[in-house]
Amino acid sequence: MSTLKQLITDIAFELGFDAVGITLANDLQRSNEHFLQWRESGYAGEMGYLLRENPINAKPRQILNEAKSVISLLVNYYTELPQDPGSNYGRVATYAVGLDYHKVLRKKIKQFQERIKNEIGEHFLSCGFSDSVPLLEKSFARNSGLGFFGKNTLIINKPLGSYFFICELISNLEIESSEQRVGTCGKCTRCIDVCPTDALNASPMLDARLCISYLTIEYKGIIPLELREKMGNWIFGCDLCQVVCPYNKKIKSTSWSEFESKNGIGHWASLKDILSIKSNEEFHARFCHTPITRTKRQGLIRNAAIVAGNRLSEESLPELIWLAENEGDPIIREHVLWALSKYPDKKAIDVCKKFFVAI
Ligand code: B12
Ligand code: SF4
Ligand code: SF4
Repeated sequence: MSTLKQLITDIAFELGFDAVGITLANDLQRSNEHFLQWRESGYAGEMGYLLRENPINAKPRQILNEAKSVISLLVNYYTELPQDPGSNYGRVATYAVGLDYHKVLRKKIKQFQERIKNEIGEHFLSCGFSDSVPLLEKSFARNSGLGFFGKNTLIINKPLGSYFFICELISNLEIESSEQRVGTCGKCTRCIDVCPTDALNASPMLDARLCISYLTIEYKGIIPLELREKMGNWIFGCDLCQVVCPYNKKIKSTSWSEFESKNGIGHWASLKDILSIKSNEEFHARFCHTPITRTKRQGLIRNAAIVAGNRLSEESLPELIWLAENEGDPIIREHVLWALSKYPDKKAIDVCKKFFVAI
C-alpha cells in the first residue's frame, strides 16, 4: 500500500470509522443512467432534491473542481433489537434509534479532514459528507471496494453486513484505488419476499413510493389506504429487508456510543407518548438531537396513529379520541379517524359516527 493510502487508512481507523476505501473521482456514467432510469420510472416519488433538473449525483467534480479521489468510509450503526414490548409501542428503524447521524458524522468527517491536513499540508482540499448531498454514495462506496449492491439495493460488506452509514471525502489527492470486492446475493430473494409492500419487486431498483421508509420519513401527505395496514408496527423507517439478509446474521454491534438507543428515541417508542405531543415546540424539544425531527410533529403523529390502529393500542385510544375532537391539522385528523375506525370499542365507534367515518 502506498504511504499516503496507509496514512489515510490509519487516520480513519483511529477516528473510529469501521471501513475505508478509495476510488477515482471520475463521473459514473452507468450509475448515472440507472439513476435517471429510476427517476423516470417515477420511483423517486416526491423526493424533491432527487427530482431537480441537475442533481449532482454521479459527478464529484461538480462539488470539488480539483477532485481526484473519493475516500469512502463506513460507520456501523447496528444495535440489537430488544423484545417487542407489545401493542402500545411502535418500532423505529435501527439507524434512527440514537443521535442524529448527520450531526455526529459531520463532526467526525471534519476531524478526519483536519487530521489529514495536519499530516500532509495546506494543499490538501476536500469536501466531506454523509447523506447530505445528492451524490450516489452507494455507487462510490462499491467502487471504493467496500461492498456490493444487494437485491435490497443496499451496499453489503463482508463482515459488516449492511447496517452502516456511508460517508465520503471528495479530495484533490491522487491516491491508489482500492481493489473492488466481489460478492453477490446468489439465488437468495429473502428481502424481495419479505417486503410487505412489494417495493423491491422492481429490483435492482426500489420503488420508493411503496417503501415504508419513504412513506414514514420522506413522504409528507396522506398515506394511501392500501398501504396503511402493510406498515405494520413501523413509525419511522423500516429494516425488514435487512433483518432477513443472511449477510446480517453474524454482525457486531456498533462501537459508536452515539448510535446506541439510550441516546435517542430507542427501538420501541410509546405510541401514547407520541400521540400526546401537542405542539411543534414540544416535538422539537423531545427529538432535536435525533433523526426523528425529519418527519416533524405532523408526520410522526400520522405514523403513530396508523400503528396504533394496526396494533389496536389500548393506551393510545384516549389520545386518538382527543386528537379526533381537537386537532387542527387535517392530515393528522384523517389518519387518527382511520385508526379509530379499526377499534371495536364503543367510544371509538361513537367518535367515528360523529365525524361520519365509515366503520
Ligand atoms: C433516496 C434515499 C432513500 C430512499 C430511496 C432508497 C433507494 N434504494 O433508492 C428511501 C427513503 C426509500 C431510503 C430508504 C432507506 N435508506 Co436511504 N438513502 C437515499 C439516498 C439519499 C439516495 C439514494 C439514491 O440515490 N437512490 C436512487 C437510486 C437509483 O440509486 P441507488 O439506490 O444508488 O441505485 C443504484 C443501484 O440500485 C443500481 N441500479 C438502479 N437501477 C438499476 C437498473 C439496472 C438495470 C441495473 C443493472 C442497476 C440499477 O444502480 C444505481 C446507481 O448506481 C442515499 C444517500 C445518497 N446520497 O446516496 C441514502 C442511503 C442509500 N440510505 C441509507 C439507508 C440506511 C436507508 C434505510 C436502510 C433506512 C431505514 N432503515 O429506513 C432504507 C433502506 C431501504 C432500501 N431497501 O433501500 C444508506 C444506505 C447504506 C447502505 N448500506 O447501503 C444511504 C447510503 C445513506 C448513507 N449515507 O448512509 N433511502
Ligand atoms: S425498507 Fe421495508 S418497505 Fe422498504 S424495501 Fe425494505 S422491506 Fe420493503
Ligand atoms: S436478503 Fe438475500 S437477496 Fe436480499 S440483499 Fe440479502 S443476500 Fe441479497
